[in-house]
Amino acid sequence: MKYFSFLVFIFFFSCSKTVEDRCFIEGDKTGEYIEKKPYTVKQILKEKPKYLTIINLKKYRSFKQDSIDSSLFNSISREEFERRFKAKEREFENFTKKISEQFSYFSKQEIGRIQYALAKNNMGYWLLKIENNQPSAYFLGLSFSHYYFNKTQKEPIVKDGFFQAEGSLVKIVKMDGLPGYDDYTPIEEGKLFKINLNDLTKDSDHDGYNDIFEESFGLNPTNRDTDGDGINDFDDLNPMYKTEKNKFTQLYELLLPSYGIEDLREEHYSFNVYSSDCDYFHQINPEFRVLFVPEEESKQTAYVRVTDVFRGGISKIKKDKKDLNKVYITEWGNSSSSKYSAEYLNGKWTLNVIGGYII
Ligand SMILES: [Ca+2]
Ligand SMILES: [Ca+2]
Ligand SMILES: [Ca+2]
Repeated sequence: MKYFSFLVFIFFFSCSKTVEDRCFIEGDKTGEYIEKKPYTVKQILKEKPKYLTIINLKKYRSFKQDSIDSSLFNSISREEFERRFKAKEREFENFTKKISEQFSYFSKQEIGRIQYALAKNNMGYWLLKIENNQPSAYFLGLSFSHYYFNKTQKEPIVKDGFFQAEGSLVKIVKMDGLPGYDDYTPIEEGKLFKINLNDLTKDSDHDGYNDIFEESFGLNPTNRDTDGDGINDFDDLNPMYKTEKNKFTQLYELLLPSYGIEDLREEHYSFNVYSSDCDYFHQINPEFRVLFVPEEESKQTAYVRVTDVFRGGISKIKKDKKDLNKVYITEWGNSSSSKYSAEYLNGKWTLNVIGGYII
C-alpha cells in the first residue's frame, strides 16, 4: 500500500507542473535549433494525411527541370529577371489585392468566374479561391518538409471536384549559416497529389478556417471560439488562449517582434507560431496573429511535429538571485538573437541588451 501511494504521489506530482515550472528556468537553457533527420519515403507515406491521395505518374515534369525553369536568379539577365518578376506580379494581382501579401503564389487557374491559386506562406501550402470578389483560403496540411509542388503546373490545379498538383516527395537540407534557406532534394519524383475539395474546404464551425488548418495547429474545428473569450477564431489575434494583463505578460509583449506601422489585423492567414508552455506567454495580447505549440513533441499535432513553422521564439524567464524585480530573458529570430536583462519598476519593464548574435 505504501508503495502504491508513493506511485500515485509521483504520478500526481509529475502531472501538476506549476506556472513556476512552465515559465521560469534556473540555468541558461534557451530554445536551440535541433536538426532533425529527414524522413524516408516510407515514413512520409506512413504519416500521410488520410484525405490525401498520391498517384504515381509515368510521365512527369522532373524536379530539376521545374527548379531550373522557376528560378528567378539562375543565369538570366537583369532585364529578363525584371520581366519575369513583373509578369508574376500581374498574374497574381487580383490575389494580392484581395488577400494582401501574406503569400507567395505559384499556379493559377480560372473556372468560369472562380479564380484559384496555389500559394505558400510560413505556415505551409494553401489553395486560394476568389469567387464573386470574395477571397477564401484553404490550408492543405501538407508539410513543406515532405511535399514539393512543381512551380509550373501543366494540368489545372482544380479538376472534377479535386485539388490536384504535380510534384515530388522531398527532403530539406538546411544550409549552414543561411538560416531560413531551404535547399530541397527530391527523394521520389513524379507524383500527383489529390485532395477532394469537400475535404479541403470543410469548415465545420464556419469560422473562416478550414478544419484541416485548425487540426494542423491545435485549434478547435468544431468551435468558432476556441479559447471562449467571445472573439471568434478568425478575428482573434491570439485564438488559443485568453488574454490577461500582468507583470509577465507585459514582459512577453515587449519582446514580441515589431513590424512597424502595418496593420496586421487583416492578415488572417499569417501567424507567428511559438513553441512554449509558459502561461504568461500564452496570455499575451499581440498586434499580429500568434499560435502556440506545446514544447513536448508528443503533445504536438502531427503537422507541427514535422514542419518548421517557427520564425523565432522567446525563452523562459530566469530570475535574478538577489534582485526580485530583475530577470533575464532571450529572444531569437531567423538570423539573430538578443539576450536581455529586464527590470520592473513602477509597473514598467526596462530592457537592457546583455548579449546575443547576428548571422
Ligand atoms: Ca473552422
Ligand atoms: Ca474554430
Ligand atoms: Ca477567441
